[in-house]
Amino acid sequence: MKTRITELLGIKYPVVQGAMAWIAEHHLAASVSAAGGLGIIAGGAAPVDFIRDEIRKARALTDKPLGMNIMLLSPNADDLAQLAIDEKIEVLTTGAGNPGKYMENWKQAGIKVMPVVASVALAKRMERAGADAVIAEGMEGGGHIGELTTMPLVPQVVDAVSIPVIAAGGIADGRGMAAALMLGAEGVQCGTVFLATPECQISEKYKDLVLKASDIATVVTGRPSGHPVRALKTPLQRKCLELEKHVDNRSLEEIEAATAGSLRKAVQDGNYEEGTFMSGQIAGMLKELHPCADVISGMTAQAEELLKNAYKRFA
Ligand code: TUI
Repeated sequence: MKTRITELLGIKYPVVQGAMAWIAEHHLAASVSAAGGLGIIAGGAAPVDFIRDEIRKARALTDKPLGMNIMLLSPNADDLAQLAIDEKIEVLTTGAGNPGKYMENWKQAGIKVMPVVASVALAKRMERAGADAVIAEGMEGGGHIGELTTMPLVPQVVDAVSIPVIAAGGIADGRGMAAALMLGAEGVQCGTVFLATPECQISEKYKDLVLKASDIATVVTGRPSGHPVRALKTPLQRKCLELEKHVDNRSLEEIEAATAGSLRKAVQDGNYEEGTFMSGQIAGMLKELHPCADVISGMTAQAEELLKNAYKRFA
């Protein structure tokens, strides 16, 4: 399948792996890139030396293009922005903010830049700032999210910009991919589906929770603090929802104390009581593990088949 995204990134399939903090490390990213998608190393809030090491380990596993993500709420964002240049990362994605102040340096370094946007306004601003593509992410996705769902967000962004658009949020198979392409997207970014792969290095408990999740297994917490996050409804999320019923300084402080470091507790320790198990709404579609290569080629083949034969179903 050829789109402006496969051409821009030099990849076989228009499938980008979402940057999941603590999760998207070198095994996962290298597997996705080697399989013909675009693997992304998540910068998260990790130390620069750690991420440099992750990039180099991924490079040792594949010579295909590799991406990195900068989470703009991270105190390390400035240092990671420079690291991407120093390590000659081919593609940068950004999340949870406006990367405008970095764009010129990244463009000068020849990096392809694809900011995640959750609104038309930011998509237009990013196009003006020189972005090569935008990733329009709906709130069906896991982790930090915006307000709009994928279905209304993607076509509105497609209409507002001339650069290619990648759809994200709620896409896990060829049906979702075909739908995204019909909305005008030229690629998809998927996060949650890659949790259910053998290459993903998260705790067994995390994988188990994702595989057992139902359609209504996720909740959004963090709205009062301005950083809404979608995650599986586990004890910590229930506690946060309870505390959010009466928002004051004390409850906000209690939420902050309970959630600090909670993603790491989910990813590394599988701590069910204290972890935040970030996940998108498509977790309910995942029943077993599949290798990254099968996920990527399978979803693209299914999308192609659906698009090719769609007219027959309604004739
Ligand atoms: O960034 C993500 N997903 C994330 S980041 C993350 S780590 C974290 N942990 C705890 C609290 C907060 C973050 C986990 N998941 N996705 C990309 C994304 N970006 N989704 C939505 C946005 C977004 C939202 C508003 C981007 C820009 C924006 O507006 C910025 C502006 O200035 O208009």
